Amino acid sequence: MKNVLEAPFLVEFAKTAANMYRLGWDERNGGNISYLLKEEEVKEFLDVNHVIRKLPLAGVNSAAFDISPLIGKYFLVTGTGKYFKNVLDDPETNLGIIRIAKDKTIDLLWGYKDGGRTTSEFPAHMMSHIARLKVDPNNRVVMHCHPTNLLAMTYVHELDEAKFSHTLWEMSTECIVVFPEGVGVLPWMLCGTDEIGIATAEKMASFRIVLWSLHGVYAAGKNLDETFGLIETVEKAATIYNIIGQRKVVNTISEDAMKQLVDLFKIRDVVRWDFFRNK
Ligand code: 2HA
Ligand code: ZN
Repeated sequence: MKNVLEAPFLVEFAKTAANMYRLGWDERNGGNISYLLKEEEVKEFLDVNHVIRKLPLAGVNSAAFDISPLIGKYFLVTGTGKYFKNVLDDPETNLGIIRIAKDKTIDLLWGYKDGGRTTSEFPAHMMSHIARLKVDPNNRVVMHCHPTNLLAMTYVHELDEAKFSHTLWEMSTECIVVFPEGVGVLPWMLCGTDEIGIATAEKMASFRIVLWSLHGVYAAGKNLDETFGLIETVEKAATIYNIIGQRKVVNTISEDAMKQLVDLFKIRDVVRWDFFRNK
């Protein structure tokens, strides 16, 4: 059996967490990531019949959330209370490789070495995976973090989805190309609950980026790079928005320019035309 610490999925995951920390998106124990792994991938590194510990589906109200679609699926997940700062140096304490068991508990196959368990946001992650897999069978990553500028923007910008997305599109030419569907926006809600998980998953049916106002962001994607890149692009746009601040805007990316980009990148079918002012 190969050494799981050298598994490409684990190395990339730990490096991504380190990068997120470096960018200031994951202070203290802020943020969490879950990565859907393929069974063949896991089997190269672990005996999948060897469950080292059983974990409860903590915090999940089974009436509100049915995890059945994910039974038998494997995930690499950050641990509750763990710091992104420490993931790269000690993956085995800060991360876990788990499988959703038939009895709707969690089989721990590796990690959480100090007796830990899955992130407190596990319900929101799993509900988001279910929602994204329905619209994109290749979705594998759900990522939550607290990017500074995006958070700041949710204090001063109207929390209307169309207006928020439009403002972000105006902040850099790439934006409409990277997230033509815009961003979903949730009001402040209590984190760690089934309610915020359900609300996030509902948004995930049409968005890969969902803002948790005054808290952070959820993003989903086919791989770690794509998901990280989505957050990076949104955070860059929010940074420009904040740098502009109260100064008078004398130039902007017009809707005509946005339409040219939509045509150039052939994204007419995915762009949210209803978020345009002149439809
Ligand atoms: O786990 O970010 O939303 C820390 C968080 C909770
Ligand atoms: Zn958070």
